[in-house]
Amino acid sequence: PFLENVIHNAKFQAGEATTTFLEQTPELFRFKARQDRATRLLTYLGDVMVNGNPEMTNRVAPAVTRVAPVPEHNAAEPPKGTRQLLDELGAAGFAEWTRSQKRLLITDTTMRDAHQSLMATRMRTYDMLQIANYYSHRLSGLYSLEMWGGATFDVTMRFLHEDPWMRLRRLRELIPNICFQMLFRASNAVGYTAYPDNAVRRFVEVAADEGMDIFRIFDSLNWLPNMKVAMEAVRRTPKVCEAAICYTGDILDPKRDKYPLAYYVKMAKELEKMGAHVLAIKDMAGLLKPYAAHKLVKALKEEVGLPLHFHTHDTSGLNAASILKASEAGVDAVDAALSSMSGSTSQPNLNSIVAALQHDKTRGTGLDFEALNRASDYWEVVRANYAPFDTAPRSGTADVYIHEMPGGQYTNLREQAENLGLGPRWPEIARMYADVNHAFGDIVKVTPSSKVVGDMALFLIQHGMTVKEFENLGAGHSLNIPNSVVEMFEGTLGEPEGGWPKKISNVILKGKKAGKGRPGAKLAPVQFDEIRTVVEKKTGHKPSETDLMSYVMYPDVFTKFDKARAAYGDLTVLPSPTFFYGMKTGEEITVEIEAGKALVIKFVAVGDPHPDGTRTVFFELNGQPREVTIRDRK
Ligand code: BTN
Ligand code: 3PY
Ligand code: ZN
Repeated sequence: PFLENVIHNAKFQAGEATTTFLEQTPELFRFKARQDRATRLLTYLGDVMVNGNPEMTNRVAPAVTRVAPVPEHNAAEPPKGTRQLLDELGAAGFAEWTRSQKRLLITDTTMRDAHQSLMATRMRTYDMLQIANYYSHRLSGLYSLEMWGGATFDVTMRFLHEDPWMRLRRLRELIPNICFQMLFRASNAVGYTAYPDNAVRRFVEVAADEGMDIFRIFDSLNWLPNMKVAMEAVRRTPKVCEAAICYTGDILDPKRDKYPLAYYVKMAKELEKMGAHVLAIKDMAGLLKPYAAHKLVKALKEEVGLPLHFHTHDTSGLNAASILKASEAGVDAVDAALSSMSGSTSQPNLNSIVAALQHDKTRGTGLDFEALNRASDYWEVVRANYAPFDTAPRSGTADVYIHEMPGGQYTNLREQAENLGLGPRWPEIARMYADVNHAFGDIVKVTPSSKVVGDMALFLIQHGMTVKEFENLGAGHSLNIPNSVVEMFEGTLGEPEGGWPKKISNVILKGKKAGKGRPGAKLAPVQFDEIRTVVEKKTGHKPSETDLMSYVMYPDVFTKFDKARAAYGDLTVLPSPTFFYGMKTGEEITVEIEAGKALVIKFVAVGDPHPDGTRTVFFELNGQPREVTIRDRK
């Protein structure tokens, strides 16, 4: 196959191949897949029919699923949007433009935080691509689309067998006009612990090259030294550096004085000095009450010269009011999710906010209300197809003011609890989460620090122990405390405001001393060239730059994903009900494997087991009988 590639290479044919030809022509090493795409898809489907999608273990498929109604397609070039503005004005000019708009600018989080918060991050690329063209034409007035980062990066590979970079690239092709926004966990990048500085930098560069426009950077302990590397990396690209202050506590409560207004104003001023183009209030748990939102936004607008972008969650049921009060106080942009993907642990309702401001001469958004509602109709059906994952509370809950759990963590922690058989004890887990937070010194809780609090809460529940009992163990115990907890107290996530409480730290570290200083500074730089070779050995192919980055973030998850990709090909072409629940006997689906190239797949039957533990699965492919042999793992 290598020689075949050489012979067919245009440069080679033109006689232009010099001594550097091999190094400069990586495509020579990309060999035609051994199996064609149809066979690989059938292999996946056969596996789901025989063994089920492992994601469906202990879950019940919905009785009916529907094809989501894709609104009209428009083949013309979409209107110009913020993406073109950013290109024309540059990041600083774009920030200035943001600040000078009278209308309230709106980010749609449906494709990232909304599904992370409602259904454990499981939304597949397929469902996003179907409606992408509509967004580019009818919703081109959005400030940005948050569609990447946070937990989506690992969940795509881990549970969906998808390449997160492919999602970014495909959406970019279909939506060339609206700024794309991602959530970036500063020194923790898109992971759950600190990465070496050069890995953080490279991630930002590659993401910017692949089409990311706005990087929202936050640190899980609001610890500024952790944010510097990522912020500087974005500043070196032509993209927007949006630095976030994470909001916790209650600035209206005089007794809760660890995080008063002055704490946030001070942090905001620091972020301005550190080079932020835009400032974000990241209210990850939805704790910023309406009147507090007004107070905070007013103060930040007075004290800081940056445009202000407000992110919140509607867990309490009250946070659309926070958005409107923030708007009154002069916030420049806000995050919201389309109606059917909004509310509860997700963002407040975008469509309703648009309606609320519709006849307002200053803050009216100018967005197309009708188009927003059509898009919401689409997402409503998509969402219903994910019912087994959709575990968010059905209505607002004021408990959030007690447990302070981030919206983006809620359904994911619930999944973790469910997997440990602790599902029925959820209310207890939520209370324990609050107790752990207080024992940890009332910290900022957002990924990864929130995950550590969650891990500790699950651990205590499993051991039937209260926080007090745990604290009284002293250093001489033999409990196996979760790694994430030990590491956080060792200092791998940095330092919280006020430091770690001595008593519990002593138990967790068994008397050892915590490390000081910035975690990223202590990690050896990633040797990209060496790792490239390692990845090639492990996967049997040369990694692309984005594959390499995925490996650096998640070595094991990526390696497993790559195996699945080799066996099944690009699974993003499958409709989501098929992907999760398989097919019914006689069911026929049409799968577009590339523009204009469709496969018609009909599921016929699963055969009896063979002596070697395999089964034959029978399909019809474009009318012709086709079979695949699948190992029965049950
Ligand atoms: C959070 O927990 O704060 C965000 C969501 C995290 C979900 C992912 S799935 C893989 C990893 N393992 C976990 O238990 N949670 C994270
Ligand atoms: C994430 O980091 O995934 C979050 O959504 C934090 O709020
Ligand atoms: Zn969020």
